[in-house]
Amino acid sequence: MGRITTLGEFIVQSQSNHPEAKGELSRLLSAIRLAAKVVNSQTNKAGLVDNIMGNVGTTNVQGEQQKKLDVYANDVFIDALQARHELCGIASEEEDDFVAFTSKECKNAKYVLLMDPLDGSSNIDVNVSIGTIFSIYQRQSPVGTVATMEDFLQKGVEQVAAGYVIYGSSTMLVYSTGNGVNGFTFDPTVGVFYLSHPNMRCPKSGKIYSINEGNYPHLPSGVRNYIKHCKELDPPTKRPYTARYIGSLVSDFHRNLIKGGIYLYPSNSLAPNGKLRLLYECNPLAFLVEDAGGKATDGRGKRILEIEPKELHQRTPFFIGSSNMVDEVEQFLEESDTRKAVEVM
Ligand code: P6P
Repeated sequence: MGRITTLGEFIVQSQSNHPEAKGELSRLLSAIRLAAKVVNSQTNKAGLVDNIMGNVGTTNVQGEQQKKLDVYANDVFIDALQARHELCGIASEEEDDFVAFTSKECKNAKYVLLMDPLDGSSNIDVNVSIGTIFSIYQRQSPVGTVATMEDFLQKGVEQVAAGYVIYGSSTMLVYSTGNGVNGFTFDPTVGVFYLSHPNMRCPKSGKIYSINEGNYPHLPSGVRNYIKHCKELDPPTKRPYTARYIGSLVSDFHRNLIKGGIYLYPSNSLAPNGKLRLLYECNPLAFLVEDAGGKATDGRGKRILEIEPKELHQRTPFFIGSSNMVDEVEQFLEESDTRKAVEVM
């Protein structure tokens, strides 16, 4: 086997491409690597260690049952990241408000991080893959002070880095600092992430559509028409599309990033703004997919990365994946809006 690059080597090499860099972002990414290994060690034995399975008995700000592994992953990432003194604060799906790190070292830090520490955690107890999603910004408040909300309410285009960890058939860390998306696969025998997916590109088109069709009666008519289109046999002998929906955003996103496809979580009559969170689910994945040549919008032509955040846990409709497929579903939505507009005239 030819020599392959470790994540640690890759981080150092990437930093050397930026002579002005002082290593803060590198140390931050290394802390994420450490936390991912720790969380991975627990997810891989969730079925064996009963203090990891099941619910904590509390709910998060989303009103969702907090799984023991949700809270565990949240604490592991916060502890690992705070210890490196490169963040002045963290926002998390599992925390009602942002967490400001008030030590002198952390108040002097330049970055903030937003995360969903364990997305898809309802799948833990049934052994389906789950993931961590993270997003990194430069702080807006003065260095040396305590982090403020303005540090976290930034548009996705301002991200300096974003990525995810997928705890699946193998554990991978995929991230970008804006110059290409690279995937690293964890080798548990030596405890090292190796560069396995250099310069990941999202195919312009694909055959996979990922949506919870259980919401069909509540979906906008344009989305319903798109789903019908995906099922049309054209020509009759050929099946144009394949439905794949794992119910774990990181897993559905990762597969579509590699194979081509689209993930849709539209607004619907049950969830007027959709379900997914702008700041720590949609923005980081939108940053990655655009850097890989894909697209991410709100279904109405607005780039996810351009949405101006108003609150920490705000939701947004989410259409992400192969650019031609995102364009196609937006066409269905536009045609449906036009028809509705004509009907009311
Ligand atoms: P639904 C998991 O709760 C999650 O946030 C994503 O990982 C997943 O894609 C979506 O929600 C599933 O939501 O409504 O289809 O069960």
